[in-house]
Amino acid sequence: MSTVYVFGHKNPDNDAIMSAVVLTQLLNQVKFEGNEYVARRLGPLPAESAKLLAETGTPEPELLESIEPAADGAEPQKVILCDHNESAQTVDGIHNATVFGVVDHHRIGDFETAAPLYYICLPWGSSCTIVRRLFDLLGQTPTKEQTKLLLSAMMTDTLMLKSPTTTNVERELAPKMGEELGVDPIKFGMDVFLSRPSGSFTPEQMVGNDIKQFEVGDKKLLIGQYETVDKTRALGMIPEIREAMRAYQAEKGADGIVLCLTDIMEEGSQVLFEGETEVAQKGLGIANEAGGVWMPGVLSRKKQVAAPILAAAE
Ligand SMILES: [Mn+2]
Repeated sequence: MSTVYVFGHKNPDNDAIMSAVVLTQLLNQVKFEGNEYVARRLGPLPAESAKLLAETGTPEPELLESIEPAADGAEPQKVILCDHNESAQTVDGIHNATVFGVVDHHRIGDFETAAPLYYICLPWGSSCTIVRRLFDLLGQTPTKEQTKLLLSAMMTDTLMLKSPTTTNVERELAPKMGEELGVDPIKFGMDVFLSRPSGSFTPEQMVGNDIKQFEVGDKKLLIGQYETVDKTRALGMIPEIREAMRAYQAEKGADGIVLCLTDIMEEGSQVLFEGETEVAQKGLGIANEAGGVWMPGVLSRKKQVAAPILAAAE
């Protein structure tokens, strides 16, 4: 029997936390391959995740700083990556681990292993959608608590089914899961969203809370997203936000940084650039303007921001 750590990406969002937490419960429930699964997180717990875990009586996953090399004669630490696969987004020391599995809904970046593994990647709206389907695959019925945690992340990751990353799988599952819980899934998702203390977010939090690093050509590019129900406050803080972007980029040693201030009610993003971002500007078809550029309809970093930027680098 091995202990397997299960965790989502760095700067975790609600999907990264909930997919790891509920997948861990599922795998322990069925004693999958006789291992013991332990949920971990690679960064601070988002406020909405902390609230949902408390409401359902679910223990918070502990922080995992890094994976150390195995002691002489010992097996490397086994891990399951949730909601990511790229090395720049995973735990420090990942090369010291054996990747036992991946449950993800992103592009495959620089992922490589020495041995076969469980690799489940589906282009659905959230990793929690995949975890929900894994219950069916393993002949299990999720508890109400598990359904609540999974549905919360299906809603936050798809911005209440409005993001273009939403698929028919979420459109079909979400109403059924809402019915099981006795809630309207859209309203439930909105309540989860509003439990974020966004009215008090600092520029540093707007930049760093949800940010991912990508290799774009030979450059390191950071792409952050701050989701809000009202962008007015953020738009009044642009100089401070730009300063926080420059500081974050310098701290991470990246070449450039892009930040999307996404207004989920107005359904679009105000996009800011700092550092070397020529490829990013080309990919998005916009220039670097002092106050940022409003891109109507842009809600998904993955599909509408990262993908065109990566394509422009080829
Ligand atoms: Mn996700």
